[in-house]
Amino acid sequence: MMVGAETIQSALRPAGPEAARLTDLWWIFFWTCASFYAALMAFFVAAWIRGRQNVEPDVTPATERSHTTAVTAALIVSAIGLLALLVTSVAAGRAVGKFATNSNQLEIEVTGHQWWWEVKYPNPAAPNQQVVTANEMHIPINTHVLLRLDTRDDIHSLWIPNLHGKRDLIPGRVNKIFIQADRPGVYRGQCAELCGLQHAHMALVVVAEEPEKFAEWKKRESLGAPTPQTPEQVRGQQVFLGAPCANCHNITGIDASATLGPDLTHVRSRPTLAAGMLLNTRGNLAGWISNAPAIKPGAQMPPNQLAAGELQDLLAYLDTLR
Ligand code: HEC
Ligand SMILES: [Cu+2]
Repeated sequence: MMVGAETIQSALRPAGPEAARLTDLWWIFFWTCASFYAALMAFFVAAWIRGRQNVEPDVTPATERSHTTAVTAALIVSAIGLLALLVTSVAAGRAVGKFATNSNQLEIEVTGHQWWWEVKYPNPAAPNQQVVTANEMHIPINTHVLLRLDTRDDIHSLWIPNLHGKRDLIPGRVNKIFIQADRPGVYRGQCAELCGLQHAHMALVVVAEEPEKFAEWKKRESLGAPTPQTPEQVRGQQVFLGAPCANCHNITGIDASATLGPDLTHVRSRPTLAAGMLLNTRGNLAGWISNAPAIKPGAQMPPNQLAAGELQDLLAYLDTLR
């Protein structure tokens, strides 16, 4: 699903130095394999034409020797070709890792969950202002960003093709990659390692923007939830606190600090719900809250039996979380 016309997801349109290196590698592989394939097909066609001429091959020691030479030459050329690909591939892998030696200016923690992404901007100086969001990552352009990857459950793999290759999220360890976006854009990523029933619905977007816009976004996200104003919103907050929502979700500023599900403090500011499955509209939100597993079978959020009025109040309250 696309989050907007401008969202792109393509390993062939690199938006940063790491991805550019991997795109070069891709083209080297493509042209090498394509020329081998073309050469092979040319030999096949030549052999086929000769076969149709129905000439009985005369096997003399001389032709046999020349066949042996041809096969040996083909073997050597193939071995050199494969070795060259191996060397370029290892070199590209190392080069992508080397970008890490530059000083990184921003650190983000990405945690894989079945089946969504937790994205955290740690703030050791002011832990209560740390930003936590889900299935959405904002980064400033032309900035070196360190991603620390870990997982809460299964093995996942983060793949944002316009910015980097795949990197696994392994239980019990933290993998690191560096990304940098050279130009603003919305780059779609997804899990690239089969991690259970809803693996295919585990997407995220990376919003690369001008540093000032990024700073604004981060400032807004670091604030707690506003106090509900209208009677409807006040009732909605009570519905939230009375239903099991707070057992699994955090809303900074009220008595809800669980981390089993996505942080909802700014849920309505995100482009999608349920890891890229649904556009973040009021209708989709209502459907999701009423019966999440009906939309995303296996989703680890139970259905909620709310009275119609309660649901409307809850939606009015959630609308304030921007
Ligand atoms: C047992 C834990 C649990 C309970 C209880 C629960 N949720 Fe969730 N919720 C989750 C999980 C896990 C997800 C992520 C599911 C996914 O995307 O696969 C989620 C996702 C969501 C999302 C989408 C967030 C996003 O950014 O994608 C919203 C909104 C939400 N829950 C609201 C609620 C509300 C409102 C309630 C109470 C009526 C509630 N949840 C109760 C676990 C729970
Ligand atoms: Cu997966």
